[in-house]
Amino acid sequence: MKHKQRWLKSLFACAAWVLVLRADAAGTESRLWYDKPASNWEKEALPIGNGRLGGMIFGGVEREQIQFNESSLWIGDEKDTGAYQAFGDVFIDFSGQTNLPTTNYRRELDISRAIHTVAYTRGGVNFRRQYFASHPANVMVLRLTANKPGAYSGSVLLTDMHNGKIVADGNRLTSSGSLAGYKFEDTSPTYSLALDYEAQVLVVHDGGSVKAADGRIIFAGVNSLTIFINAGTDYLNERQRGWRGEHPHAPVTTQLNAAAGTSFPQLRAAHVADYQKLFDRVTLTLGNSASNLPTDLRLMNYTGGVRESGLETLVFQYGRYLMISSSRDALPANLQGLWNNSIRPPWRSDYHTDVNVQMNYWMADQANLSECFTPYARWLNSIREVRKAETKEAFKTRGWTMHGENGVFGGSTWEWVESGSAWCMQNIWDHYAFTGDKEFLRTLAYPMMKEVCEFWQDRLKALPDGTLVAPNGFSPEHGPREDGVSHDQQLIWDVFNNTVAAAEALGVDREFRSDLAAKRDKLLAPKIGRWGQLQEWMVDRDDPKDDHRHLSHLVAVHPGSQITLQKTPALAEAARVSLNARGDVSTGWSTAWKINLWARLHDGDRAYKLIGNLLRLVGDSRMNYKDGGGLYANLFDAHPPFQIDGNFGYTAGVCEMLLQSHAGEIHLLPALPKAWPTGKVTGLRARGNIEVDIQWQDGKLVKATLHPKQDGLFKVRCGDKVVELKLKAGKTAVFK
Ligand code: FUC
Repeated sequence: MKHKQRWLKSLFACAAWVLVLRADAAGTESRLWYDKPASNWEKEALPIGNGRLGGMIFGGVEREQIQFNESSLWIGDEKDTGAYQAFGDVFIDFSGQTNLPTTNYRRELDISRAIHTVAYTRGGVNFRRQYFASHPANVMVLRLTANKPGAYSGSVLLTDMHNGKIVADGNRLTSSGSLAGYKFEDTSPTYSLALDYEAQVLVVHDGGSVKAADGRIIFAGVNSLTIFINAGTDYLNERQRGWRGEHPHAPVTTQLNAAAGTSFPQLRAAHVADYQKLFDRVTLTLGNSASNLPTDLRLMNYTGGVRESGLETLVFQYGRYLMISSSRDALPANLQGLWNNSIRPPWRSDYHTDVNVQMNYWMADQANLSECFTPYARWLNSIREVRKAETKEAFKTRGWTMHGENGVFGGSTWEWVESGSAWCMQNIWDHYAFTGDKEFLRTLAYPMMKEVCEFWQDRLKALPDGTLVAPNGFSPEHGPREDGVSHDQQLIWDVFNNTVAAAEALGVDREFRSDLAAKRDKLLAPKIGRWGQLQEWMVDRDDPKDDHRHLSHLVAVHPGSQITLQKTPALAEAARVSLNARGDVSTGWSTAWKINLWARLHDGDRAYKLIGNLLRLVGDSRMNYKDGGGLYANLFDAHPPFQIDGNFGYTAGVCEMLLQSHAGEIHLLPALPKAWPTGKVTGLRARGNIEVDIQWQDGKLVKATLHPKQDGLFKVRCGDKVVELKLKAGKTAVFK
């Protein structure tokens, strides 16, 4: 009997242990956590954001640092890109907590709720902080609690990267000023525009006392603190109004006061509900491996060969988290999304249009975050008139194009990358293809696409045999400038082809449409070169040893659709030869692009190999254009330095491995690697406004469930099997 009892007891203990493990493991796909504070902004601090306001949190015990941003804090003007600017920092110093040992330290970012927490024990007190950036309340909220009353004493400090005026008054800190006089480089011209800005911190306490002194807010013996942060500028994305709107003082104050008048549980509930409305649309399970180790160790083990699918899922969802946090209804995600701690950030933290901003938005619709695309479309729309004026001056054409670097006032610098605007239009068309949003097509997309086509109608040059080429083009970022560069040719084909389809969908511009179709068919087509490669230039000069990070001549494979395995197998094979020659080691974004490209070539195992190269812990943040790609401990993509396109590009790549829809059919599991024999994904989007859930086992499809949002005729492919389904909006169909 006694023996039996002991046996039962240990069985229960064992079951409980398994339960604990499972519960923990269940969270590891949605949690980044660390057992010490961050000491480095770029590699360790953790990001929060509401699409407009962003914070990087260090989680220090004696001193907390929240470096913050607001997406419109830009220098520059219509002539010059300028640069995205860091706003400032909020420091919280905890006096009375010095020189005590800290135990149970944990800082964590829960991406299933978009809440960052810091917890630790000091001097017998359990301290807990929760942070989030609320989209509905439009402010950042920090909540500091402890399990003993009066445990908090210290001060709150606000700093300003632009030496504005700082005022401490009552329980509020304000910084305000103007960006006049700031330049990206000492040699930059003085900008003709200068935004005004303001940031505020409001400290609400329970128990003890709070007062302003010495430019800080001093708190003593308080039970809990709720700190609200808000910031803004007078930027307006309207050229007609000189890019300036109302001074930020009133909106910043109103939003802060409203938040401070709402209870913390209410604010948090509204934030979580708003966030989950987007985040919960897609779930992904790849096998069952998951580790409970701190994320940095987890990534280190992965780098060492423990290819744990839980981490692959976490990084996939992290891309979605970063998109929701950096691109809602303000400006689009820039090179660093929303997070930047410098007034002279790498590459201006701008909108690069020779791959980077386009890559940012590949995943938005696929990963079911269509709302996050809107800022990108609006930004493009806002800069059109400025772009048209400069394009006319430089090229004597209608329409518009851009240089490689772009800001928020239409200013554009560095090399002309003439096909950059056509590349942006591909995102624009795809957004329509995924959402079926006719209003978007009619009012925003089509007018822009048409203008970009006009640029090329005027700019294309006929060779003696009538073949049309883009003159004096450029394959980013190497090789000579010359006619008929493949990158240009493919993107012109793409924008002509999509604009024809757009005009047809809208039933407009019959003549224009047929001119475009005729010109599209006369464009110099992709060519196969002497070593079987897809030629990067009209002249067969590709060097098989060229391992340049840019894959510009492969845009027709991805994100384009001019070359597909089904329609153009010989060109697809040539693309494979070229991609092989470029190698597997590169920068972060280049590695991410290769994942997408191998997926389009239906080589899941090779795509998976590239995932191994991207999910590689790197510590170096010095600029490296060759072979430094990977992830930092905070899972930010390392170009290096930090550049967010690799995060977004990875998420897009995983989508492409599981579902494709660019070739006129919904292709289930087109590039499933052996490493993911069993899994399930729900809520991915395909073109035609349809959501798709897929479940597979032992490398084979078990079931796909289609949720059409509009009526349509859909071809569905799995392996060699293709079925045609006529589906009705709202009526689910199951495919086995
Ligand atoms: C392009 C790339 C670089 C870098 C920069 C921001 O110029 O060639 O690698 O990503 O953008």
